Amino acid sequence: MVPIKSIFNFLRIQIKQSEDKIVLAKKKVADVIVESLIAAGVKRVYGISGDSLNGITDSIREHNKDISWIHVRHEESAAFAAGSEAHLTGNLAVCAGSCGPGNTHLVNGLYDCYRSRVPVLAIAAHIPIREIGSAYFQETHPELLFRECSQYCELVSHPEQVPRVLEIAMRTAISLCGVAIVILPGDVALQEAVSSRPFISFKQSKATIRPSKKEITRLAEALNSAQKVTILGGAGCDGAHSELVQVAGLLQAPIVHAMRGKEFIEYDNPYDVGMTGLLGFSSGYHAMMDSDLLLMLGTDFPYQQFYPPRAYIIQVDIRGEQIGRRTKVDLGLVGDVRETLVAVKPLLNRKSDKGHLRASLDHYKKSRKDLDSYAVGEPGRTPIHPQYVAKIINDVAADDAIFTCDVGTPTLWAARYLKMNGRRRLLGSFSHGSMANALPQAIGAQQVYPKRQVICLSGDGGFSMLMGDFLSLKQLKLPVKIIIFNNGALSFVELEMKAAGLLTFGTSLIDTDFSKLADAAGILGLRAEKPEQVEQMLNQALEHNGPALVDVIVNPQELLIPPSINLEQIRGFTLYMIKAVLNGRGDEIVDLAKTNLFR
Ligand SMILES: Cc1cc2nc3c(=O)[nH]c(=O)nc-3n(C[C@H](O)[C@H](O)[C@H](O)COP(=O)(O)OP(=O)(O)OC[C@H]3O[C@@H](n4cnc5c(N)ncnc54)[C@H](O)[C@@H]3O)c2cc1C
Ligand SMILES: Cc1ncc(C[n+]2csc(CCOP(=O)(O)OP(=O)(O)O)c2C)c(N)n1
Ligand SMILES: [Mg+2]
Repeated sequence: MVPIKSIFNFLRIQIKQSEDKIVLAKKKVADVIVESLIAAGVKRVYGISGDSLNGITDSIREHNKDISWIHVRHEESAAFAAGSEAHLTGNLAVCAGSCGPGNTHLVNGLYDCYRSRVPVLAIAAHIPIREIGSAYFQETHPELLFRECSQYCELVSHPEQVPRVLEIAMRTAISLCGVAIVILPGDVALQEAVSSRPFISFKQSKATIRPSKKEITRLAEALNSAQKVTILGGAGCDGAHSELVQVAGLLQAPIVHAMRGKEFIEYDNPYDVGMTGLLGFSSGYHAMMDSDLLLMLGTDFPYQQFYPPRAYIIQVDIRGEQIGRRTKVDLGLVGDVRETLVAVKPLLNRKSDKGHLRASLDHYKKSRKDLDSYAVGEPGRTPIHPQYVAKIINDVAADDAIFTCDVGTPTLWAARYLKMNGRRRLLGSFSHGSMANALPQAIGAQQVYPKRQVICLSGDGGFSMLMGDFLSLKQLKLPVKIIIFNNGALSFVELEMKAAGLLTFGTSLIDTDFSKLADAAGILGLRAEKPEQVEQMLNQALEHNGPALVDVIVNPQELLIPPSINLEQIRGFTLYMIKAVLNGRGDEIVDLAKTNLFR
């Protein structure tokens, strides 16, 4: 006999479930998605609307008190902007694209997010579910398309999959610091929701990861017995500044920072000796090459030729799979940088020999002085040196400014002349290396921090590549300040060609007055052609209550001067000079010499 109470309970559950269904009958799948995003703390979605996205955009419109639709002009910008938001806040950021071309446009920006390891969710709308596989209008295969640039990519083919798939996607993006894609056919988005209400409660657990006790002891022994220790720190040192400085002090170790670690390491750091790599300082290069033990902390610095060939190398990384893929590693430890340093510090003996540190710091002082000597602007003396522009930007920018820099020479100038202080931030496309990143990253930054100065260092090539989103600054009322290093060329590539002994080809850009373009867009536009205009115009732009663009005509003939020029490069330059003379382009060499030798 079934007790009467159980029958009642059973009936009650049935009634409750049907009530839920009645409530849900008024909801679309898109509503459940949007409400789940809101429940997870998402404040905005960057994208461009389209038929297949109608369900999502319509639901965002209905929920616009809690979540905003950030209408950009290119889906690539949407992805870059979401990546920028995720980088700056550490929280999940979201972008969306309509089916077919809306998806393919997302790819490059998402690739950047994927390579930079920032938590981003993309809602990739898809063609109607019944049309899949028929070469339908705008049909692509998003699972294939996004496979290489995402950690999670799933098709929602039935309403019941939502919000579970969405929750898995969000958790994957957050816990792996990566990209998750939810592929949503437009018709499914508009179907009635049938699964339970949005249930996402989004507290992400954070584990403490540190090497075992035995490994920490080995680490301490190795560090104590080495004579000349150098630390190479990267983005994984975020949050470990004081431990890093303390350990460097005990070890009398110079600290070289990799580009993505610049914002977390360089400031208030008496041991910092700059960067290494092609854009680096000779002091960073030599501090690594002269060490007998290199301690890599949270870095994936990619250029093999800049690692010391003979030093004992220890690498600490939170991801085991990152260890040993750039250089041979003698001791690889899986752990969080801060946790590892806290654990090893009590086991370290204070080194008394300061020779290596002192030599590296002296070298750094000299490199810094040399670099600063290029950053000059004498009134009336043109062309304007880009180094000078970067230095002035650094001088006039706020203490908590957020900088974005384009791939190309703006990355170089940012690396060498922008000073970080623990509050300033610096974003670029450092791992993926895509042009045109700076403007959309500035859009994302200014969305999250409407009151902070957001300064975008653009190349003329990079700016024009996603120029449509310049108009977004006006439309979205974002007071971003754009500084264009207008050198009339794809200058970085020209330098690469010259170093390889090639004649420059396919790199020139027609002279464009970007300030007039700004005028036409209703944005403050200024054009600096002489050094004496630079500071005044930058200040004017920064003080302007709204977006502004400063087009600075800079010298295209600046040499990068890498910290170590190898024989091949010297040969390359010589070859280029011979070829240039033979081709009647000797005047270019004279310009190059004038700029770099006879300042
Ligand atoms: C045109 C151009 C030129 C460039 N030239 C240079 C150059 O000359 N010099 C240079 O340095 N860079 C240069 N870069 C950038 C370069 O490509 C790399 O992106 C950069 O060096 C990587 O910096 P990173 O190691 O700090 O960051 P990432 O590559 O992001 O590596 C960070 C590492 O830290 C790990 N990690 C994250 N969190 C933690 C944690 N809490 N604890 C432990 N580990 C953690 C990650 O797993 C990862 O392995 C250039 C880029 C461009 C576009
Ligand atoms: C999308 C993309 N295309 C091509 C490249 C190769 N590339 C790297 S830097 C660069 C030139 C950038 O020119 P510009 O923005 O004018 O900056 P400059 O170096 O002239 O200051 C090019 C073409 C790239 N990195 N990304
Ligand atoms: Mg250029």
